[in-house]
Amino acid sequence: MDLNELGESLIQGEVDKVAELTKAALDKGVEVQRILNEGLLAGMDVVGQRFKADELFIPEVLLSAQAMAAGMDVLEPALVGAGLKLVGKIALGTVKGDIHDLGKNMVAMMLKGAGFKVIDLGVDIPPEKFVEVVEKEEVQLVGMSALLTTTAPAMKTTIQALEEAGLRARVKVIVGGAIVTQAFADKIGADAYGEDAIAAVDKARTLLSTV
Ligand code: B1M
Repeated sequence: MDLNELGESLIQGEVDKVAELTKAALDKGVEVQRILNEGLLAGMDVVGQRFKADELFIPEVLLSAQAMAAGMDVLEPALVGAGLKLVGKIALGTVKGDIHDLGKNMVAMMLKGAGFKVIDLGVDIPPEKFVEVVEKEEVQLVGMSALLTTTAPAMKTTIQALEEAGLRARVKVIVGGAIVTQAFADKIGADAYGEDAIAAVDKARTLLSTV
């Protein structure tokens, strides 16, 4: 089966069609890994390149990300069945006091698309909640999003809470959001900064190799 149509449909952000084509490929007995690599991920690579080149913008990328998530939802049971390992596990949330979630959701979708298991904590997440999840779940990464000047300091408070709980060495921390910069990330002791959702996936992959 030609998986180019699936990749092209993902690039176009056709959420329902991507789910249908993914299911059709599975029904025809195409290997899960091929559907993922030659269909969904191949399409998402093109989206990433076009986004970096300013040929695609946030709304289009969001649609492609949703399409990727729709395809992944169809593939997930088969992926588990095929015994394929997820890339890694991340607890992700928008920090305390902040309810902006579009960027965080986009990061979550891209990470899922890249094979990560994402524990999406939601918005307005206090440091204690991040600590609780790191304690209970075997996450290698903690991801925080903030969009307000007033809530960005909660990222530092969360890192401190992880330190106080003796959990900081167990996880790598990645931060992002419109007001966050590399300099800020360095200052608060985060391990990485993601300028956008695609950079977040790149950085998360790199961090995983150091855990
Ligand atoms: Co708000 N808001 N907002 N808002 N809002 C901003 C952030 C603001 C810059 C607008 C402005 O004044 N120009 C401003 C903040 C100023 C500041 O603090 N410096 C602001 C304000 C002031 C407020 C309120 C205080 C307004 C009020 O009530 N007076 C209030 C605060 C509420 C709260 O959180 N407590 C508020 C409320 C809202 C809405 C609810 C109306 C809505 C949010 C809806 C929602 O998220 N469901 C909203 C929106 C939509 C915006 C703007 C217009 C757009 C934000 C957005 O979704 N962008 C925003 C203006 C702006 O940012 N230009 C603004 C699209 C999104 C895909 O981008 O989230 O940056 P972004 O995510 C990017 C990257 O940053 C990165 O990847 C994403 C994809 O590229 N990224 C990560 C994000 N998280 C990451 C995590 C990572 C890595 C990368 O690793 C884990």
